[in-house]
Amino acid sequence: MSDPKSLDREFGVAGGIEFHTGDGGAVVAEVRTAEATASVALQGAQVLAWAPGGQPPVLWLSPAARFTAGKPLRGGTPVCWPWFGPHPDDATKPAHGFARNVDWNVVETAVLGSTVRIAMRLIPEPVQRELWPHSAELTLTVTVGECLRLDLTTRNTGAEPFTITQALHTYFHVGDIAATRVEGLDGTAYIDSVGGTARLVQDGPITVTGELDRIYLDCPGKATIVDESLQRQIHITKQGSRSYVVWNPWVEKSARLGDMGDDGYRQMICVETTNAADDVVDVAPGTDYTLSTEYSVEPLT
Ligand code: TA6
Repeated sequence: MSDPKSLDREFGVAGGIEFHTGDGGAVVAEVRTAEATASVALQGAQVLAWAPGGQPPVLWLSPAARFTAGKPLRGGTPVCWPWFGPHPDDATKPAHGFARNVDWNVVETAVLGSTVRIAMRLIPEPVQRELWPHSAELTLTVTVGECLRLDLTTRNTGAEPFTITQALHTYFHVGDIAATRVEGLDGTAYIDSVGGTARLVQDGPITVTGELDRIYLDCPGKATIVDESLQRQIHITKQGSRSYVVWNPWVEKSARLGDMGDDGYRQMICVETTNAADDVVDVAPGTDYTLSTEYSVEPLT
């Protein structure tokens, strides 16, 4: 991965995109548009922050998050790839795959009116191919503006088909989890991952009063985070996904994780755009598959 100075020379845009070295040595792109600001770490192509004009941050980054090369960072939009959750049959392999732990290369930047786009690419190296023996190219295109759009494209550059699961594992900032609900999944079947794999059906909006970890199935549509405390709603739309994961670790799991910060669970909820559980993706040789999601914010009326 290049250093910030050479990245600035090749991909910097005056007043729009600037690269610098952040905490712990993380190389970060600072994005500024007429309508929003954002920052993106090249390790994991992870959006760390996004705020449309006049809005408190929309993404949550743990106050206890410390950048360590090769380790996941708690918050923003980690990319889980090429498997979601624990590896299906080898628990020694990293949870949520390896894409979030490695450096991606910037391949394109552009200012398009009041939006800024940055595209980053990961081509698994031999050490990653030991974990996952396939030829692929992974590209994340981040478009920053009044909305935040993420397009994650997997290209099968090999001669054999392969199957992936994946997630845009986004941490959203909320004013108070007790005054937050997720709408749009009423009547949807889900797998309750807390203490098992029971299959249940969502009744009404999702509220959080304890550890919650669920994979919602057959739900390609929109979801909305309603935040009574900040008096706003965050709309989530998507393409190429038939599942959502909703997660809050609450007290005990937060303590076990160790990087959630004091009461951090009170200010976050993950609503993840996924291909998870039954929603797997087969990618034939020479073809692409794109998982996309878009976030927009609206005041509560
Ligand atoms: O997306 C929910 C989940 O799979 C939970 O089970 C929880 O483990 C969370 O991801 C965080 O995983 P991480 O590996 O980042 O600690």
